[in-house]
Amino acid sequence: MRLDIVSIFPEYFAPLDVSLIGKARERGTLDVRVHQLRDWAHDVHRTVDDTPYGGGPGMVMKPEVWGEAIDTVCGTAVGAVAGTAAGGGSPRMIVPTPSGRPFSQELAQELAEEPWLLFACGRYEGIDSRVMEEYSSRLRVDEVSIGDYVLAGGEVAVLVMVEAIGRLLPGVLGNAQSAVDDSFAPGSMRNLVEGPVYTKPPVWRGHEVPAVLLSGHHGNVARWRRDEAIRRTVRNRPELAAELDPETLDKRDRKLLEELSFRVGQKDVAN
Ligand code: JF8
Repeated sequence: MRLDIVSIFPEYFAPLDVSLIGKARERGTLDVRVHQLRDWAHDVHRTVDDTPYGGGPGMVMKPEVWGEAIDTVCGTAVGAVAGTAAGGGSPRMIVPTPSGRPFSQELAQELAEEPWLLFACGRYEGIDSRVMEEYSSRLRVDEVSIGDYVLAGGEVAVLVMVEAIGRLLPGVLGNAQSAVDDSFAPGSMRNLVEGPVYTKPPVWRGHEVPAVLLSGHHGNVARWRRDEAIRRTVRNRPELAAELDPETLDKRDRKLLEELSFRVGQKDVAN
């Protein structure tokens, strides 16, 4: 997969040199190219922002600079030789913004199947909207939000998305199974978060590992883990627990939810 990132703070992406993503880059599974947006500004101050039309606080990123940056990265700039861009095609463009569609495991999976992604990191009050309008007729453009809180720019959101996407690429995770059975992975555990995990020693500062995990009884271990996942989902994510499909719940699940006085399929009011 090729990944282009355009930002006024390329240094933000130093973490992509290490760990899973760093290894994937060394192996050639991932081709990450980080670009300085200011390289496409023409004035002596390398200006990338201007005052917003209609008034209001802050500054807006200028469309001309973004246009030249994206054209160059896509290989469609004036003077570029046709068919020179790697892969021959064009990237899918992702623009982080708090007003975007929610980033999710499902979207991460979809993006992990693309050959080429281009991330455009805004700052200030964001990028002039005509940039997204212009490229929407040439590329698939998605404005995406990583959550309901306000960041100072798109860089951290891109790090989050690249990590979520990168670990799904074939051969990036050591254990291929780890990517499929996580919380939020599609399948029967979709509406359950994971329960607690333990390793050695069996007693640490007086805290014991639950005996069932040391019992060697795989059936009891699986049941206990499911109980803990249900307890945690009810406690921490009642809106997910409310979405549990009664068809996927067994007798024991229903008994536990009853004990927790949680009603499935009903929005959490009294829980
Ligand atoms: C930004 C550019 C974001 N979930 C999120 N919260 N805030 C952002 C975000 C993204 C880009 C810019 N400010 C200026 C905030 C995402 N994605």
